[in-house]
Amino acid sequence: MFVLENKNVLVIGLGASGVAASELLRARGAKVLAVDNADTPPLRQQANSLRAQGVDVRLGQTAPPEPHFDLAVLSPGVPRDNRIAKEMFQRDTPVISELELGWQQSYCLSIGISGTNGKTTTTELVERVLTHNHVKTLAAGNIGLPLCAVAGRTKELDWLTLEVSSFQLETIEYFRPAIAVLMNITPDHLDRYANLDDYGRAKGRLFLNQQPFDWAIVQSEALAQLRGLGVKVPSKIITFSATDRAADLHFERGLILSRLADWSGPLLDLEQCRLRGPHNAENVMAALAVGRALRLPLEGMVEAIKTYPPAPHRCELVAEIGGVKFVNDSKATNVDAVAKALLTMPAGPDPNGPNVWLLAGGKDKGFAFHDVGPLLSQRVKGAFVFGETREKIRAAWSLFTTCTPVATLLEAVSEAAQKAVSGDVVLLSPACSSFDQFQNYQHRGDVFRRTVRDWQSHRQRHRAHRVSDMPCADAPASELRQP
Ligand code: UMA
Repeated sequence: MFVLENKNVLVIGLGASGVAASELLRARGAKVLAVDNADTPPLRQQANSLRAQGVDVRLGQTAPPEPHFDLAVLSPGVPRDNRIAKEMFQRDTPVISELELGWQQSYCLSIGISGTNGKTTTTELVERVLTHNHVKTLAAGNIGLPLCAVAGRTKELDWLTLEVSSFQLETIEYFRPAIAVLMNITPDHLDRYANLDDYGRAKGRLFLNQQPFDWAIVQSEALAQLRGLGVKVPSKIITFSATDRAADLHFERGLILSRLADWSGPLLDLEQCRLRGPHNAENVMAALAVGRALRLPLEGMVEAIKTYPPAPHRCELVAEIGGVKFVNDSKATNVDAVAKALLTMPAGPDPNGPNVWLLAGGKDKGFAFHDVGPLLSQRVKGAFVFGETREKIRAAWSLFTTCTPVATLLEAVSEAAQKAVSGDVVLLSPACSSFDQFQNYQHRGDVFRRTVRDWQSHRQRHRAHRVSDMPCADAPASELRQP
């Protein structure tokens, strides 16, 4: 355990991570200065609460503060080239991520789950599998509950189940998950990384401090990518894949199969689960492999996985109106996640014809967008694009499908609802982060849900009044709430 008593510590960024880090540092006797480059009413409120706990807080701070610091703790959303962070590196002040601090101050072993897509679902599945089998655990990290906020409770746990982002991994030092899970590496966060290789190398740091007796549970395609980047995985490896039949755990005709020497044969029929699609098969495989590393009984794991309800904002069926399914996949913040959602959508009356109206757009993360083009031609009848990236997406997708720019998500729902016929799907799968028009992806998904339900009740009211089905665009503006 690293001693923090009387150490001078600088915390950079005062979101959930910075607040949790400051509180943990104070609880362990450190002298804390917390800074944030913004100065907003919610931050001021947060600052007052921290000041009451003895934390010195400076908002609107962009210049490096003067005193000498023994340690600096970086929030995940603050890049390493932030002016204050850069100065700390130059002064040779140790700079660690909030994840590293929380891990150093925890009292149990960890399972670290990373990857571009599927890490939240897998974290939830692992937490569920362990809990169901009487292993005390708690899900924390990038899932929304900073590790520093729970480090004090880890004496009561057997394992921590941590969702880990590439941002958090950039500034780890000793962080060593005894079981490390890597779901996949596909383009994301290209507004922060120079290219996919840099992003992949940041993900590869998950294995940096692993030992030969630890476990690495890795999608076989991601393992090949890591090897291509020269990233070493020093631990015992279990591979999984929905497409590579040579993987230790693989997916064939709806079955999850194992070829591990002492655990071979069928493990689970995905039809028995509430999760759907090859990407979810990979999430389930990873969770089963974690359970296997812990020698949990297969029967107990399967029971827990079968009853796992798909989480909100991930291919969530919001309503079926006049035979049209409205699906909220707001969590899809990159192009690969959109591809996975399109592959999971039910086919229409013509199994070979496109039946999806795709709603996409948001804040730019540096994607090229055209990778998904061939799939758009097969599955998408038309796309409505909104937000900061709408022109960029239109330029990339117009070759493959009709692509109409609109101002807001609300307008996109309205346009798609008018065009959709029975058997179609209206899918919100934005391929972008939400921060240009919404607080976060949950807020964006909630707005979609509300808009669809408002339209549903509007339609029902008109049917009751024997008025023929009225398209959404004709609804009075007051019928549809603004985001
Ligand atoms: N800030 C600065 N200087 C900067 C940049 C930001 O001071 O140069 C300040 C901002 O003004 C703001 C604060 O830093 O007040 C925000 O810090 P943060 O972005 O680290 O936000 P947190 O609330 O701590 O949330 C973080 C994760 N956010 C990011 O990685 C961007 C959350 O993941 C995570 O749930 C939370 O810690 C708890 O661990 C979100 C996410 O989008 C869900 N993650 C990405 C993803 O999943 O793809 C990586």
